[in-house]
Amino acid sequence: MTLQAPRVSIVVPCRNEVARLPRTLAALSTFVVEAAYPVEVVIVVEPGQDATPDLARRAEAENPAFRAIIQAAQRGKGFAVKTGMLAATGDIVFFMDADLSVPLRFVDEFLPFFDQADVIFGSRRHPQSVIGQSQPFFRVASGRAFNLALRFCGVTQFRDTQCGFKAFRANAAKDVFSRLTVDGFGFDVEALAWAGALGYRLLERPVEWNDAPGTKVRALADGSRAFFEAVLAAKRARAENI
Ligand SMILES: Nc1nc2c(ncn2[C@@H]2O[C@H](COP(=O)(O)OP(=O)(O)O)[C@@H](O)[C@H]2O)c(=O)[nH]1
Ligand SMILES: [Mg+2]
Repeated sequence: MTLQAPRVSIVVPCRNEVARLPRTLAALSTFVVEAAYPVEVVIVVEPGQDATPDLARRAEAENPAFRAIIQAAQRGKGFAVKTGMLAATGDIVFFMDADLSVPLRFVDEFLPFFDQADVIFGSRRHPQSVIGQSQPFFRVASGRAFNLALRFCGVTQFRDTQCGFKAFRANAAKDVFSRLTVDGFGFDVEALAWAGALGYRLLERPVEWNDAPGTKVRALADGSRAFFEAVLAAKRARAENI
């Protein structure tokens, strides 16, 4: 790591998160205070059916470390993450899920590895990962099928592109997310493909992961759309830079 402490940004995409976001905002507030480096939290909310935008606005009003970006339209998690990653001002920019499936202490676990990488991402398939509460069987099975199909198509060599905990050096975040085209759940695959195509060093790291109830993902409908979008976008990313 550089001698000077990096400024860290944490982007949290949200939609319909009134049930799960308050605990996460509280954990983030504590994290900001205790961290040995400056932290900025960027909550990106898409319109839904609940008062998540109010929660984000209140967090911004109460804590100078928090920013709320309220999107005008619902385009999907990928677009929300892209918006946050491009708005973030830190030297290292994380994104993570509103349910904190990966505990916040993994920010500290990841940071030293920026010595050897530009993009570091959690992999639930890493042999040292600890899966506490697993996702339901059908979700795990469809996730495995998604990944096998991606690898079969030559779109990725990674065994878990979908873990919602990833970190980028600021320049990699700008280069990758300014090119991102996939608005939905296939965006992680495209982001990793761009990072590889642009010559950034990628590193998979083990994480601790606990499934939180209240998923927003419809495995079949979202998964199949994500698959086709990811395949097309990742192939485009590779073709443009080789
Ligand atoms: N902005 C936005 N965020 C979303 C959307 N769908 C899911 N998310 C967020 O993406 C993250 C992961 O969602 P989650 O339902 O926990 O996914 P799972 O853990 O893979 O089942 C959470 O922070 C959600 O609020 C969406 O359509 N728009
Ligand atoms: Mg989740």
